[in-house]
Amino acid sequence: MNATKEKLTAGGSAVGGWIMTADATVAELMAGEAFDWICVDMEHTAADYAALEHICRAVKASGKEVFARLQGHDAVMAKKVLDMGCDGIIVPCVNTREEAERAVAMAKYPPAGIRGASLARCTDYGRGFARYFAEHNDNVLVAVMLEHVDAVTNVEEILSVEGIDATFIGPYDLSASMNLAGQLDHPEVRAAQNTLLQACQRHGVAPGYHVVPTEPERVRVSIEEGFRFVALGLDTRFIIDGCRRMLEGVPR
Ligand code: 3PY
Ligand code: MG
Repeated sequence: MNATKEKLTAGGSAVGGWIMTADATVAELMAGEAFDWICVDMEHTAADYAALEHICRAVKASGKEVFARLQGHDAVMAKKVLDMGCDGIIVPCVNTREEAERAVAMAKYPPAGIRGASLARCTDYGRGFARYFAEHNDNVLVAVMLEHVDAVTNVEEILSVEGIDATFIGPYDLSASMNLAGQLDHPEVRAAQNTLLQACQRHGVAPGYHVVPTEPERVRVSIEEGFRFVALGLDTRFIIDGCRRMLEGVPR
């Protein structure tokens, strides 16, 4: 059972933690807090498959879902992160219908998709193969990142692809693709996000957003706007914030 996917399918919200440190202890700490899911960022970090496998163990001990943000659109990578024990994939920079179809196909076993079958960790090394295989296509969460102006142009076609459970806006890439890198509150960036949000709502796909700055107010606003698959900050920023808070006012 993928509780995050069930919540999103039922029209609810699920909030996640974001792991940049590639560290299982950090993941274990965060999974013990009130996050619904934890995502390991394999796109912009040094995280490798061995680290991911340990993080899967750490997160699943708390009964939470664990997702991997892939490096790109590589079906081999999707297969491996799911084999390690991830409950879903977050696919970066999906700009076309074809890329969205590929994202779904690489997450699912035949006949729905092209994922290779094995006796990997996800199947309890084969001891649970039959059940895992039978349930996987329904359980796996597929989130496509909408983070480029081309995705705004093509959003209707992207969302018409069957099997997308959630979208996920990357505000840094989206703003960069508009020559407004990092200007998250620029009216044009906000207008693009709104177009994506409304398209998701029309298509019944859970709209997602990465609130990268560790500002609780932004999380509240995003959820009130209608985003339902929301990541809160970054583990690295939590450490920076904690250090700064403790160091503030230290007499020198
Ligand atoms: C972005 O802001 O581009 C992201 O990918 C955040 O996850
Ligand atoms: Mg991005």
